Amino acid sequence: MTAVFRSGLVTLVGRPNVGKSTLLNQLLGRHLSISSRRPQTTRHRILGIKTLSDAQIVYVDTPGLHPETTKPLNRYMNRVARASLEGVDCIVLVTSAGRWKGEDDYPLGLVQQLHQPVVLVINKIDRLASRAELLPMIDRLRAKMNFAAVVPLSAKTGENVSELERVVRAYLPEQPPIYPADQVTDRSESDIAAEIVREQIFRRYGQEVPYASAVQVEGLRRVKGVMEIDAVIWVEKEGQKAILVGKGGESLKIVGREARLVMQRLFGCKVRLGLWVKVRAGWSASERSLQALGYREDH
Ligand SMILES: Nc1nc2c(ncn2[C@@H]2O[C@H](COP(=O)(O)OP(=O)(O)OP(=O)(O)O)[C@@H](O)[C@H]2O)c(=O)[nH]1
Ligand SMILES: [Mg+2]
Repeated sequence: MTAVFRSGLVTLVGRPNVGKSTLLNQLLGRHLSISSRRPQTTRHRILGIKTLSDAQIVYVDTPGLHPETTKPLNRYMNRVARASLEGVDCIVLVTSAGRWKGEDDYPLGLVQQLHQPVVLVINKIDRLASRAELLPMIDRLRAKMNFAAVVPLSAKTGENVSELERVVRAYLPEQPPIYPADQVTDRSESDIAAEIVREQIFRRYGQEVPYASAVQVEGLRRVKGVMEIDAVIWVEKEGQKAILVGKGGESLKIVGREARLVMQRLFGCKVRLGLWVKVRAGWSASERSLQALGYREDH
């Protein structure tokens, strides 16, 4: 008898900062989706395709869901996350070990209205002082909804992540793979390069700079085995540009160097990265500017 092959979509949702992108990367075994200790790092839907001998699991990382705000960028992020729940085979609701927060109620409320199986992931168990805390925590969370399964894990260390893969596989329909076996994502190299620059900004700057920054790759070509990338970092105010660039361009140089090293590892070739910082007042508050900067629903 030949083993059945299953394939389908599994969306990771949850409030900001619970570790969805870290989990996607751990599931795939590569750095595909950017992460940082700041909430609202992910702004796009990121597809990560995992092809096994008996299944193809298409994971979808999403922006952290938060109660509706008036800011167009935040509304866009919520729309992307909500749309990523439509028509998928299984939903993974991610929360963080410790206290269930008020902000967890919003994504929970959304998935409760859907008909797909919902698997609850309790992430960051490496932070627990004692594993004895886990059982009462699981009991408390089980009472919130009829979850298909509850999986405690650590996206950071990888502990129990294979159990999640095993659980979600069972909810996929029997069908051939959706994508070619060697495809890892639907994002272009330009999209990935832009995200890697944004990751450095989220990791290196405080206060409003990360939230006022958008990155657009204007050119990407391979010349004699070297990938040449030119990108613009858009900010909203001159003051933010001054902070981003730093004294004598020092800060921007570090961002560029670190981003280039990550890109070289990921793309497997030498990278030359040119970065420019430009000001576009209020881009995150204007639907037109958002679209122009690539924040489109089909993206
Ligand atoms: N200790 C610990 N930290 C983790 C774990 N998973 C993620 N983190 C950290 O939690 C922070 C947020 O992780 P992300 O993966 O960016 O979280 P996210 O849910 O994708 O966040 P948004 O994209 O903003 O919604 C980062 O500092 C991660 O390093 C974990 O299992 N253990
Ligand atoms: Mg994320």
